[in-house]
Amino acid sequence: MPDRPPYYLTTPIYYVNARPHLGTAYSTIVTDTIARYKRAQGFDVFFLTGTDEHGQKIERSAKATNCTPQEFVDKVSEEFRALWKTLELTNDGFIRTTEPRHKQGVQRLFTLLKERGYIYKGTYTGQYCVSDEAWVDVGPGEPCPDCGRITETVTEENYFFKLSAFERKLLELYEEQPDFIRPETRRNEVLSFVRGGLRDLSISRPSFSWGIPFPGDEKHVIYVWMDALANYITALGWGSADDSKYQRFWADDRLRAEGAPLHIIGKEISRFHCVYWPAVLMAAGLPLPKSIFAHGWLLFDQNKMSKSRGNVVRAETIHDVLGNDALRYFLLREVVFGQDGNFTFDALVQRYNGDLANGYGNLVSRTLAMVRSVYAHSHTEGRPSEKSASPQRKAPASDLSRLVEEVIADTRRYFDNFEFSRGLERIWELVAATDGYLTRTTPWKLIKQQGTVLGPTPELDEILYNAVEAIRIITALVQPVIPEAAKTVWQQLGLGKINEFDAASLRWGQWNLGAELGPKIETPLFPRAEKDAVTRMKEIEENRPQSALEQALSSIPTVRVEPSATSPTSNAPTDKPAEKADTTAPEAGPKPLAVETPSTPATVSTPAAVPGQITIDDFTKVELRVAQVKVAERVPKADKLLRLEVDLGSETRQILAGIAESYEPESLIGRKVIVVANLAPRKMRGLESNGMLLAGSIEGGKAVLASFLEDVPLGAKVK
Ligand code: ME8
Repeated sequence: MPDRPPYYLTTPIYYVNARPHLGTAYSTIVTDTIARYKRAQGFDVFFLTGTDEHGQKIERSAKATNCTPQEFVDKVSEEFRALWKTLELTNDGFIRTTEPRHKQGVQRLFTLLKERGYIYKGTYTGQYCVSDEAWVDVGPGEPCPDCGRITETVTEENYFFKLSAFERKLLELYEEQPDFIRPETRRNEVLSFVRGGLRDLSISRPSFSWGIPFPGDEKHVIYVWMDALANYITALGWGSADDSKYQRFWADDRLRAEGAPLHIIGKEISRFHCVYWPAVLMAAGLPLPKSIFAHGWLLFDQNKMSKSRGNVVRAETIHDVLGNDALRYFLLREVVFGQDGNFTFDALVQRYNGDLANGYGNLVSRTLAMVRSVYAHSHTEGRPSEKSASPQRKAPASDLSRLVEEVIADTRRYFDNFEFSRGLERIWELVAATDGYLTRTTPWKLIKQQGTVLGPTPELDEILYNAVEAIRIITALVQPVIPEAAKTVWQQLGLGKINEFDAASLRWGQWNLGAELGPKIETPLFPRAEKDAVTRMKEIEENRPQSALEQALSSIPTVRVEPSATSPTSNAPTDKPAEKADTTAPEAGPKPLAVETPSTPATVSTPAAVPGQITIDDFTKVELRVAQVKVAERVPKADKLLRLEVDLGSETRQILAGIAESYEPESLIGRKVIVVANLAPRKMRGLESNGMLLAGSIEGGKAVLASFLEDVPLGAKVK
């Protein structure tokens, strides 16, 4: 067998301070889809996932559940493993950062960085939460994002990584390899962060013990993010006696020609993957990943689905009611990869019934039922006869075959670009076209005349050949997304194991004339979801009994006050980047809110305002709404301006805000803000601004975005 080219791809390794949920499942399912797609294209794939098990948060969670940290991480890590099994994900590796192979690799890496002169001892000054014994990424005098208590400014001796030495090299990397960071919005954010200047990074912690000891100074543990990022190579045996997997799946240059190694991550951890990780690898003299794709968030009730917000949906619920394929199809079809997408049970059931039950499932079952009735379990006689084809029948068939060839090429292009939603849309055009073809050619009329089932005719041969061939191709294309159904259909078509099929060679006309179908399966591929499916899933979610571990986990205090944005050049690490913003305060524009003087007289019920005051009617003229920042970037040659794209729930707008001196653009992504929504558009630096953000103005002209302590849905009116 010829050597198949290697392909390596990874998910983030998930924190074990929460059970897996649909958000974490999303990243893993998408990565699994890419892995399946690449395998079908003939690659030797290594797909890695795992769990991130060190750090103070974990230490605290263990304490809260009355376990030792090791007992705690063992249990939660097992939950991740078990869920991935339930979802039939095909990861080739699972790494845990508490495994000896990982610890040993990380220590090697840090020894190497020290030897190469990129680590030094220095002092670190930052905000410390005494109650939590944790450094937190907030400004002086601001409250701790975890417990809400006031933080203290503390100086501590620490090891530092010379991140600043890589500023230019990183910028060159982004320049030379535009695909290093995708999508474009994330690339722009990372670029602006690095252009803003990089400071050296504190990479050790002397104050707690649940981590990997710093080589040569065991009083310190390695900063959890540095420990975690290394998983991508320690899982391949880097730094161990057997590094053959590392050589094949990381060092081999053939990977890079194919866009690998590929890291799939959520957008909130872009900086760690696109700045710190390549800088560490450069410092160690190791090859870099080829591409990092930072996808958007799965939202529930318009907010990021996350444990700390308590708005999670469990993948198990969907698995139990509609099956794995339904979940995969929904996530890949409905959420545009790279952007945020909302999850609702209604939309899930609608997609399921519309596209899977009534669409693909129905097409397969009615076509195969006809084939079976005509050829009585065998397709041996089903050869298209040249003589039989009448012109009317041939024309639509050749239309279908042409469309098929186009759809194969388009889907490949879309999937290669990770545009799953568009790829699936295109495949479903083929489902609809095949349905339409059958409706036009009405083979059932040719099969049954006066109640009798007739044997094959050349005309029927041709119609059914075309329909079966279209189904075969649809199935091969859709296999990475709905693998269970595709496997069943492939067997029913008599084609054997779909994972042995070389999808790279897929073309119209490969159906083996006369091939025997596989055994009939009585259960429908996608039974139609009943009206109560949504209610059932909601009830399961609400009533599912919590395990002892879950109860303990849910009792762990979560974020009460959202962190403020970091200062422009601060690289102060936290255990985890703050999930910016859902509950956060809105931002204020640089200037106080200007309210127009009313041009109409006050109504009878509203007393006229005395000079200097406005009436309630005046105030209600100002439409204030809650929005969420989706894109934030600097405006070239304008030191104070940021260009934002904000989502108001019903629409997205561009707003220029004079807050560039107060906020790093990337710290605003995902943050909720208050927008003056009915301000007339105005142009600034050639760009149109459609609204204004609310912020407090403090001394020195700095803006502080207004915030909510509770969560507020997008588009909500502020009054
Ligand atoms: O950040 N929508 O772990 P984590 C989409 N341990 N994706 C989501 C999501 C949502 N609502 N919620 C979570 C960490 N995710 C670190 C990573 S990597 C070296 C260390 C996914 O448990 C998404 O991929 O907080 C996000 O980046 C990841 O889970 C965060 O998982």
